[in-house]
Amino acid sequence: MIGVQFTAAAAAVFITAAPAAAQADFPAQLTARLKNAIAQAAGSAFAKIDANRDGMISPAEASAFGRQLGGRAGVVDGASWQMADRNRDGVITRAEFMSVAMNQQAPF
Ligand SMILES: [Ca+2]
Ligand SMILES: [Ca+2]
Repeated sequence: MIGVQFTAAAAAVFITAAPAAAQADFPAQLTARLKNAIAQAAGSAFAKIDANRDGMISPAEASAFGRQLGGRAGVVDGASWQMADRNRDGVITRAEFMSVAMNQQAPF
């Protein structure tokens, strides 16, 4: 329900802001806006997790971030890590991280 409410609110804001001529293109533009929002959120999340700012998330950094989230496995559970570390080199680059984030799209 939260997802539906968020989607409806985002749509309302977008429709209000969009010029009439742009509304025919509404689904594509909303998708682009949501992708942009997701990319920004993912980018700031990456910056938080990448504690030493070398552009890669190490397992230690992921574990430390997981502990900050209250000790749950979160980003460091094995399946998530393996999905994100696409080239299996033991670190998650920004590109790998963003790729995962952008593939977790809202179901519409
Ligand atoms: Ca790092
Ligand atoms: Ca990697």
